[in-house]
Amino acid sequence: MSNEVRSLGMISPKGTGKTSLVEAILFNAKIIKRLGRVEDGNTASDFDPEEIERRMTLFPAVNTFTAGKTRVHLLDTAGYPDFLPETRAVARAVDNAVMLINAADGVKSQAAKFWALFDDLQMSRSIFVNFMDKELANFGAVMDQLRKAFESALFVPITVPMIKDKKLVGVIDLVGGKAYACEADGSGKFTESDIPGDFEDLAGEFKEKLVEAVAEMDDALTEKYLESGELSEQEVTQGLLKGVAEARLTPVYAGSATLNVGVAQFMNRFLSLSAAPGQRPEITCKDKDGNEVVRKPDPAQPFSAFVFKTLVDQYAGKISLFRIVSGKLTPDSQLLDTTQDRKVKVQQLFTVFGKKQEPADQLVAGDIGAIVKVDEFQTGDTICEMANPVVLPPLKFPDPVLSLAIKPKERGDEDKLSLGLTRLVEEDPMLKVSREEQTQELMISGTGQIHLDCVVSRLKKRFAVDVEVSTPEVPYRETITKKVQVQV
Ligand SMILES: Nc1nc2c(ncn2[C@@H]2O[C@H](COP(=O)(O)OP(=O)(O)O)[C@@H](O)[C@H]2O)c(=O)[nH]1
Ligand SMILES: [Mg+2]
Repeated sequence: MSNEVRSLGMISPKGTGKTSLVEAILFNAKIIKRLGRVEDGNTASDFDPEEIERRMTLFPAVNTFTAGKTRVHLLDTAGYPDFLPETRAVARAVDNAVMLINAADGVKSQAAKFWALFDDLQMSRSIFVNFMDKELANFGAVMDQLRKAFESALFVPITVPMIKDKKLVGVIDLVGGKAYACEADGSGKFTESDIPGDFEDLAGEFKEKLVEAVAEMDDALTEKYLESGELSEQEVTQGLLKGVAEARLTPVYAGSATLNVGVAQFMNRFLSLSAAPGQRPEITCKDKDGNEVVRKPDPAQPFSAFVFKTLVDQYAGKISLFRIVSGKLTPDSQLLDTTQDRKVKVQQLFTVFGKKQEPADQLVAGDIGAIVKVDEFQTGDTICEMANPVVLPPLKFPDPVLSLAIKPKERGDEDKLSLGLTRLVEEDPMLKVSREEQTQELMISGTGQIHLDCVVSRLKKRFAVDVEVSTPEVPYRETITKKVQVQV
């Protein structure tokens, strides 16, 4: 059952098209009826008023849907550096990362930060070379840049663009050896055919790179390739599956998210090639006596999960988004939050789609879901079955780098500010609130200017409190070692 779950996080720098690609995937899967645009503020993933106003993703969004027999957890993340710690938490919750590249810009130095994150978490990963509709886009050049930038990786083209008269007209699927002429109107419509004569050379060149890489995956494939100079479609698929599962090769796809070209072909291959939960490495954690124990992504193991994100919804209350590491979970379960050392009764379980939650009967290892209205849960907490308590490796959130003094513009709004900050701290593990000892100023600390700007703006939008922020009167020590209760 677990093998029918796939999770993927769009994880790359801001502006590479993550939110647009999520939108096109959901549209093609007929989960949403209309292809929203980031510019129009109507995408499935950027639904928070602050995100709509800024036209950028600020918080991770989960979109769970069914594609054929597979339950897909498609997560969008923020690419701006201020929000990287939270993106890292999402990376821990998914089995596959998809890194997007703006083909017109090429591989930028920022990409290295994300790549290092994937390496650190030993993630199975793919590349989507986006913006292929731009005149300056050059797929071959991006492939070369990738190889140069990340020397230890083996990049394998899976779909390549067809460009005619400087226009992106479709993609070629190298594994199946078919061409897909795509309509460039966002509809996602395409026609399958044999590879047209004028694209045969291009396809042949990239197919050779693909087969060469796949032949390295095991001795039998190497031998066959050396003997006959080719591999069958079945052998190629077999080698790709092995390479991706062992995170030894990185499939590369091409297309345009906003024109919805190459997206269906990407998703089609991705679903069959990407790592299933059962292929992820086991996780070493601690039992209640501090001994090391192992949890495998197997539904038959004892239940364990961790909360990777907390949201506070005006109506639904606290929403704890979690990833199941091992075992399974059904509604009405008595559980243990081992981080807080508290028993918790969980009545209902949900899957998440953007801002909506759908009740679920059962979730298994590899699934991503939500529990609502459990006040005890905090981001990073481990949740387990009562009989088998463990603590999973903690999520890391760095110390803040920027602190500002904060006060309400209107006298009398102190309580509103205090309440607002308390709520925002619950949702945002990168935000710290404290009081400066000498001056008694109330301080907010975070990862950067944009992060704290968002805090100020959300206080106004969600809690109707106008605040003034200023540089603290005395230089503030950025390391905050203890939590401070907000009391204004
Ligand atoms: N021309 C073109 N524009 C795109 C493409 N993908 C995204 N965009 C635009 O690039 C901007 C950033 O896209 P967005 O999805 O918000 O990127 P994110 O920050 O990675 O989520 C938006 O204005 C999109 O409309 C693409 O393939 N082609
Ligand atoms: Mg985005």
